[in-house]
Amino acid sequence: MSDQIRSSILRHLRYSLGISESQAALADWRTALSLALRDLAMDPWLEAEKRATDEDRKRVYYLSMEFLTGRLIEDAAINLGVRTEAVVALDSLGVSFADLVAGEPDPALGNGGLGRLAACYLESMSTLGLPAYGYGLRYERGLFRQSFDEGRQVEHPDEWLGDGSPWSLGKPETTHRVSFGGSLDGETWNPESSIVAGAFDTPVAGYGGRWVNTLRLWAATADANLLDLGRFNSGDFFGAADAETWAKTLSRVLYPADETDLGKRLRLSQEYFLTSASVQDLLERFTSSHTDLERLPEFVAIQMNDTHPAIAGPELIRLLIDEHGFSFDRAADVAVDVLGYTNHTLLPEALEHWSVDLMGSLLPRHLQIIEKLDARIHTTYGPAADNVHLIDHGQVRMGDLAAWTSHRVNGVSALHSELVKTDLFEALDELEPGRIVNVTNGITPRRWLKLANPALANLITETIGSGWETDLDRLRALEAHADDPAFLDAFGRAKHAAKQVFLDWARETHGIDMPHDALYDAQIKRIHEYKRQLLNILWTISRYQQIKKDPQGAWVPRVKIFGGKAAPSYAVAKDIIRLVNDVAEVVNNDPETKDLLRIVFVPNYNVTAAEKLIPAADLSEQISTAGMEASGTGNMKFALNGALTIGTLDGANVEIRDEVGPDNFFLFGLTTEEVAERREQEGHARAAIEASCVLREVLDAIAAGAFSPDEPGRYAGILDLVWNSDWFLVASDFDAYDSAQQVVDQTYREPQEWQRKAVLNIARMGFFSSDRAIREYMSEIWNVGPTF
Ligand code: B1N
Repeated sequence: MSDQIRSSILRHLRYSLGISESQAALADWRTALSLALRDLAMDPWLEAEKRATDEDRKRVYYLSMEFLTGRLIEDAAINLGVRTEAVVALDSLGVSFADLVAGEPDPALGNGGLGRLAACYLESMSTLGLPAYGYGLRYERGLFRQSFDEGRQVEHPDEWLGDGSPWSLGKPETTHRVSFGGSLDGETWNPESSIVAGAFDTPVAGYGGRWVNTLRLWAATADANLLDLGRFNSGDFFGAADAETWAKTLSRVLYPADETDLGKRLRLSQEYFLTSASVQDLLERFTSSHTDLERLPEFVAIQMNDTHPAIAGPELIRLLIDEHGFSFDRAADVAVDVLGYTNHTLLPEALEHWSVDLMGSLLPRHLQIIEKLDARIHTTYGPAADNVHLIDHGQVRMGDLAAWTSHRVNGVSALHSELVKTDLFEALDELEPGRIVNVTNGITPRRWLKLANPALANLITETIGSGWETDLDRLRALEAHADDPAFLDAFGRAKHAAKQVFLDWARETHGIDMPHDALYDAQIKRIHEYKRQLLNILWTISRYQQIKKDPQGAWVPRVKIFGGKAAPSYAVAKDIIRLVNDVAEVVNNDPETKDLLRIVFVPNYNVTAAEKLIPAADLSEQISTAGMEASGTGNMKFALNGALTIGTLDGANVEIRDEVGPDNFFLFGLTTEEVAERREQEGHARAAIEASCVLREVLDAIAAGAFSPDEPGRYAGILDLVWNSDWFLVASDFDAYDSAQQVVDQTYREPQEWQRKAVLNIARMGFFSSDRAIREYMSEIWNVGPTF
């Protein structure tokens, strides 16, 4: 096989790229290898499509504004079963696989967990042999690249595409026209303009290479009709291109904010562009082999990843009525049977709504359909639905729209799904019991263990054999080794090796150095007040102060690792980043503490950074205010790689703790109910600070400018929040967090005890495989069976 790959690489280098071996640069070898791997995916890819069609299989369409795939080469090589062969083939050509992969762009077509979840799910659908398409947008620019300037976040454009990606196959014959604006004549829509969506397909190979699904990303294409030739010929060259410029803007940039309501015309246009192109595409596929659209729900399931594609309901209804002659009621029934909606957050600021004026001007026909859907709910349920409003105070509410046009609504962890029932869609849960269900998130063990952590993956395979890659419950067999000193030693060596990989990467990529022999304590995720990076850095300051008071004390050396981006417009989050960097500057340069405490803020956190960092971590920080983190998935990745969690009872932490056992999890903090009560107490922040000498001292040091001597008032804003409002209960949870951190230290002082707990964590993580999650979607939501 390695010979075959070798000749394929050489053939592509010469005949696809037109470059001779002696002139090839690393980037050329990278493209040639990508093309060679793509060739290997091609037969199973075409075969999967053919089989799904021949066998008339039900297909799943996963609509998402974000797909955070990470690098593609190594993942493809592993899933196609040729990683070793690819390494050998390149070696024989004098090229290092590692170097080649190290320069591969990481397509950042997502903000965080929601986008990464979509990528894990597509990979699992392929591994399970489920016919599926991921539909998204081909942003020219993904999430910004982050650097720091004097501690402040600086955003740079992300040019992931370069001259094109070998993994992205343009399908010029697959286009759909998406219309906007105009007016209504009764129920007839006369749009004002339209934009053409063109398909770009990426193969998503399942593990074992038996099934390959498609990630289809839409790009706004140049459309000859858009250039105003009249204006061009009269000399107005720029004005002539206005419409074309607007069209291309649609797939130009990913919105860099997560969990905030953007309320921008461009954002709604992007969402409709994705949704309309995708729904047209899947209907075209269906009608090419079926005549009876009433039967759509037998053959098609559409999953809406959050509310971003929530216009799918009205769009499907519109197409069924306006193009296929359905009555409104039949169209609505079919749509509900086809659609599912996953809710990813309860944060009120993240629940999208659009003004009736905007919706009416951009999508007048859809607004009309939404009004009819609203009326239908009230005629169906009568006064019991009095509190349900798809349109309220002049706003179209996309969460309610998505929920009421879906046959299943799901939350992403057990706790979150209960809150979806009680706090978000109470009436729906009462009127249609059973419609709101839970599917706890999962992660793919292929990328997050086999690819990211070869040392641990190899140890696992040597110990319990292979098979865990597609049946993660098999990890349970490791429990039998949790008391075996030889195995624990080997686990220690694997962790050591992973730390070395991370150290080398951090040095080479970012010029960061840190001690090897220390407790690696990591919090990596978007910067958000509810995720409470602030709690973490305040505690870190307290640790610094304690060491200063007792420099000879028996401190466990720690490296506090932070990673994450703040939305460019989120001022508080940006202040928190700056505070972490300012504190790092002081602590890391203090000779008395620098061997005992180090703070590392890894810039530009992304999927690639996560793959390096997670295997190296000993401690995973999952410290959100209870009730606010819908699930988390980083928490699963850490535990699967043998980090212990310090965390609150929030999101999937609850289930992780249940699975790994309370003794193997450092729990602290208020519960969801206690959070609600505490927020009601007048002056809770001040009271908590005054009860905690440790916290008080930390806040005083910040206020005195200990970390910003050139500008002592720099953090007045943050301090004011903590002292006077503290919605996220940083002060209330501080002492409990501090106590839990003391237990962490005590445990870490007993290496075998720590390792035993870490191994038990790994052994009990089977539940969190995305294969399990996808199987639940298949049986509870999509009503489909697997291929194999
Ligand atoms: O989705 C993840 C969860 O594990 C996280 O807990 C949750 O915070 C995350 C608007 C979002 N919720 N909402 C978003 C992303 C982009 C955007 O424009 C909201 N992301 C989450 C996977 O379930």
